[in-house]
Amino acid sequence: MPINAGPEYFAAEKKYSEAKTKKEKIIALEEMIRTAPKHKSSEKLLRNLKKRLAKFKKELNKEATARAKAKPKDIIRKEGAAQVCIIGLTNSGKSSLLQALTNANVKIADYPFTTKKPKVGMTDYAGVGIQLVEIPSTFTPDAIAIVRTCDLILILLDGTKDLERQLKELAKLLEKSGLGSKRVLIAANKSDEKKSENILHVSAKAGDGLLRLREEIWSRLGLIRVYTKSPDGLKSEKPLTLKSGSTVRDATKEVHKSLLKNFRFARVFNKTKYSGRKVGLEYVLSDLDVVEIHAG
Ligand SMILES: Nc1nc2c(ncn2[C@@H]2O[C@H](COP(=O)(O)OP(=O)(O)OP(=O)(O)O)[C@@H](O)[C@H]2O)c(=O)[nH]1
Ligand SMILES: [Mg+2]
Repeated sequence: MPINAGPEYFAAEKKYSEAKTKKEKIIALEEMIRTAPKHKSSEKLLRNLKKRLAKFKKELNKEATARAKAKPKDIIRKEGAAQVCIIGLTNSGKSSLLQALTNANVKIADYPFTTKKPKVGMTDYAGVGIQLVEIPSTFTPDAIAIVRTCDLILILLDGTKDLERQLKELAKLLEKSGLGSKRVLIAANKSDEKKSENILHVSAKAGDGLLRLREEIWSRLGLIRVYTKSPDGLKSEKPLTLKSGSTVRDATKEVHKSLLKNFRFARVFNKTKYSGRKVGLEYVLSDLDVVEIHAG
């Protein structure tokens, strides 16, 4: 106990001994330091108090950093066969398009930066799920990280505004983030107000051009849907999703590895005049082909 300490000091000391949290202890310690007698005989005491205070502050800081690290970021788990990120300047209609194409329920408004966090929706392409993500136009590092790993970027321009200027700005942003070589599809929205020439145009609001847009998205993804069928059975309900250029071998392997060992031939059904003909393992498949595998 310090010599000549006043009642303020003792009150602070009591507060300190009763403190339950680090924050309370820090406040009490600061008060003890402030009210402790400042003469030679209490130098050691002051040193000790300051040391204790520094220790508590350091611990509190550490805890806060750990909490911040544990907080979930804007991470979006990839789902379906592919992920498409919608980017554009604010108010171009990204949320409206996401809503028109998917099951997402998003806020749409005419003021800028309505969407602050990435928003997700799923859409179905003949049994194949494609995930669409609206990237907020604030382009935070977390959101850019999603764009980095997506399979296609859909650049959505506001068709009622200067297209060149928007494209330039977005290209600059992608370039700066090292995303200049990613696959993109460009579309101009709000065709109900203004139709732009020489560009894929849509209206998220009126629903114009959405079918075409979906087809363009699908064709840019470089994927094919292949149905399988057993010789006596019906075609599979859900297609396999394969990379373009995949062969009967790839499809057979997907169905079951053991089928490959006993493979004899396959028949491929489609809309061409060759539909139903016998093919081998190296036959290159097309989108929506139906493959009947003969094995054993
Ligand atoms: N005329 C017309 N207006 C549209 C269309 N699509 C969106 N809008 C309007 O444009 C405004 C912005 O739409 P949002 O879908 O919120 O745009 P956003 O790009 O998500 O905007 P932020 O999230 O704020 O960056 C709203 O007032 C919409 O009603 C369209 O096809 N035609
Ligand atoms: Mg939005």
